Amino acid sequence: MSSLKNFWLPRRAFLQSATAAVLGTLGGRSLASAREDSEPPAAGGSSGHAAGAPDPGAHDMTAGETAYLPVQTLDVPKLPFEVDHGVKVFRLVAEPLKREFLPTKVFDVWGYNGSVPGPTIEVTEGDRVRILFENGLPEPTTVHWHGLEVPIEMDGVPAISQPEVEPGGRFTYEFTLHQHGTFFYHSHGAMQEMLGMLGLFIIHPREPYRPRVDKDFGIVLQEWAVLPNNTIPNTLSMEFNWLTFNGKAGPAATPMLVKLGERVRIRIVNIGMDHHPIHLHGMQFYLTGTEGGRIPEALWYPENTVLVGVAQARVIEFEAKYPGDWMFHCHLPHHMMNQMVSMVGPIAHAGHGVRTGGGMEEGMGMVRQGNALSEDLGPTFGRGMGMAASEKPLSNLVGAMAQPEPGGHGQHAAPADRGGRKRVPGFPQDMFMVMDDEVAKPETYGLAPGWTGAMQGMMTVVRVLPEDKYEEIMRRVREGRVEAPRRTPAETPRPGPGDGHQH
Ligand SMILES: [Cu+2]
Repeated sequence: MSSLKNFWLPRRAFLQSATAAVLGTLGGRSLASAREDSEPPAAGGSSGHAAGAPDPGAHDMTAGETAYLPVQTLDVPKLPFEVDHGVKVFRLVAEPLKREFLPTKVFDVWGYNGSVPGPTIEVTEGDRVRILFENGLPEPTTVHWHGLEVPIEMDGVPAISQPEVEPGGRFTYEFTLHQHGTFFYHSHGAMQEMLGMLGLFIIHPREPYRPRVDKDFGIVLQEWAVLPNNTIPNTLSMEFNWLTFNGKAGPAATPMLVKLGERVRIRIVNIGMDHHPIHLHGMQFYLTGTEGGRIPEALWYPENTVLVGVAQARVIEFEAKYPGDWMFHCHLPHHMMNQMVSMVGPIAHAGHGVRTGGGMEEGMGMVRQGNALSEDLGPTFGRGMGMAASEKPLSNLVGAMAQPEPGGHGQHAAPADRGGRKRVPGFPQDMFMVMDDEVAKPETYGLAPGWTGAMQGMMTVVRVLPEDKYEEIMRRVREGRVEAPRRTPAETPRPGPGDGHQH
């Protein structure tokens, strides 16, 4: 995979990218000074950083480059480019790959250049771009430039506007960008989209938007249907149990770091099956852009939840007025969960695995016999209650596993504990799984112990930090430092991958 990822990347472009990354990390300029009028990396941004550190673009400008504050697409790299006679040349490879949504949860997905979502293309209004595309998939594909006004030959719809790109085949897309805003690219195959094939395409305006922002983030929303013990998303399913920001499920998504008083922009795009009401705690924001570009300021309106519909982009801006680690998340309850499986009905897991009365294939929609909406099979899709299923419903752990708690607390105990809380219909519901150490990275330094328990699915935090704390964390980000495990000697280490740290 990694060989395919870079095999035809010219050495010069690679070196430029590496240099930009080093300069971005070690440059003398304060990260805080990177405003919207600062300059882009010479090679189109660093190629990302394993720890998901911000990409401040803190280095000197190449003469003639248009100025912009680079967007930070945390956990997703930028797509590097080189300039050929004034044309920005990108190399984009569609390929199967593995993505770790959460520590130990690695899935087989399809994306571009080793990443899901695909690497971010970041350019400027007026640029001419050439995208040298190669298909590393085992089936045909094309690339559509969502929302871009390009010649029909460049629209990336198989048969309609171009021949399909066969496995191993190539196609050159080239066009001039006369728009600016938050766009994206994706396969025009519906099922390929649902296997992960999209990426951000950010076009900065020639003149920075006003008021200028100090931080600019980009987030791709995706949903996936993967049963336990499976690694391949079922693109047919309508029921999703993994929800990701930039290919990471909470709490693995890298927090957004902001200094108190800064102005922040967040661009959110969605091209899945569901809509996502994205909510920010603590501070109101204004809707300042859509997939059609910038909204005139007179039409901005305040919100604290923005609905990002399918095939839409929503851009919000706010003043980071209040210090704190503020939740930023989809508010659909099922989208605030990880690896959700039914707790009621034939699919229930009373310690017996996943599905009774059906196999994994039926469980995720590959029905070989019978009707997908029948009483037998419907509950596996979240349809119906399975009242007449061929095996008796195994409701939440009530019944076989329900035993009085040893050493019960008597009449002063909380009602849920009287006679064993496992006898309470509906129990259990919410679970609080703490995995602070497993997802620790410099950006998580100083978060409240146990913070990860409150964080699943499409959830992350905007950390609005006082200057001293901000500078300390940014220093850790630059140094790639991970805080020491927080557990006390008395604590039992939780099972996790290796030492539980990402480097
Ligand atoms: Cu959602």
